Amino acid sequence: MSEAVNTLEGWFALHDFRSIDWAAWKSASEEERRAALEELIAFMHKWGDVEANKQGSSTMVSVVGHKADIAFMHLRPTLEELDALEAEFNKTQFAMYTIQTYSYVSVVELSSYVSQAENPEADPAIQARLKPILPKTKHICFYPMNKKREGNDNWYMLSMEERRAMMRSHGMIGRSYAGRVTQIITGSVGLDDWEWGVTLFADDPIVFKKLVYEMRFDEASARFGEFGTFIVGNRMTEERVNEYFAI
Ligand code: 76R
Repeated sequence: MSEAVNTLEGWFALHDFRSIDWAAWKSASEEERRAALEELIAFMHKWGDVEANKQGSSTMVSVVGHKADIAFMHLRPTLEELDALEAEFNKTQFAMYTIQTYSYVSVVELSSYVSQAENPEADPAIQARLKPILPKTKHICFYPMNKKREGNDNWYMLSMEERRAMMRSHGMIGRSYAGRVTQIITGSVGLDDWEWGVTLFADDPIVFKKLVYEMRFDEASARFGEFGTFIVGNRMTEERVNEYFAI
């Protein structure tokens, strides 16, 4: 049996994708819409306190295309907190105008292929990566992925050395995008339908295209990457919420 790589786990993640029932939204009264938006904005304000207390991080985006209209990404220390947060949102007036079209449950993951921390609990850099504050970039890209298990292309039958060499090469490409993109890898084996969630943050959406394209030529992705649906969005601020939902 090949050796499983050691991983460190951090905060749990919920990606929550919603479509807006625009017909219901348009037919609601001005008063109802205002109350619903106030509740949504109050919900968003709470995230600031959560971040300040280092108890998680959240962000909201508007999604371009049919897959959703808006999406939330929440990080929290436990699955129970994510569950409570989802239920809290579902009970708002605003949520009555939304339909959940997709969601993804995973946990922030750092593997030890490329570097190994001596004492991760006491290493502030590792802790900051396991419990990250979500970047406030203009754009976010999310997709789930697997590593292939087919015939000779079975990632899980490779030796640790082979996998490490490929992850080094993968990491080198990734690092050449430093400063232009931030990645958060969340593991979802045993939690959701794919093996990882990939969330990328950038101010220039073309960087998503260039990075993902370049990785397609690298063995870890070229031979072993299998990809789910790609979703791209624009970060929502309070001001953008009011603009986006104005009738
Ligand atoms: O954590 C590190 O920085 C060390 C190097 C590294 C690892 C171990 C790293 C770097 N990644 C790692 C693990 Mn990654 N990553 C992806 C995708 O579209 C594709 O082809 C793949 C989707 C992107 C775009 C990306 C970006 N990475 C992983 C894993 C777990 C694999 C396993 O355990 O088998 C997956 C699924 C995955 C996928 N990667 C980087 C990036 C970027 C931008 C970096 C550089 C990060 C930095 O240095 O800040």
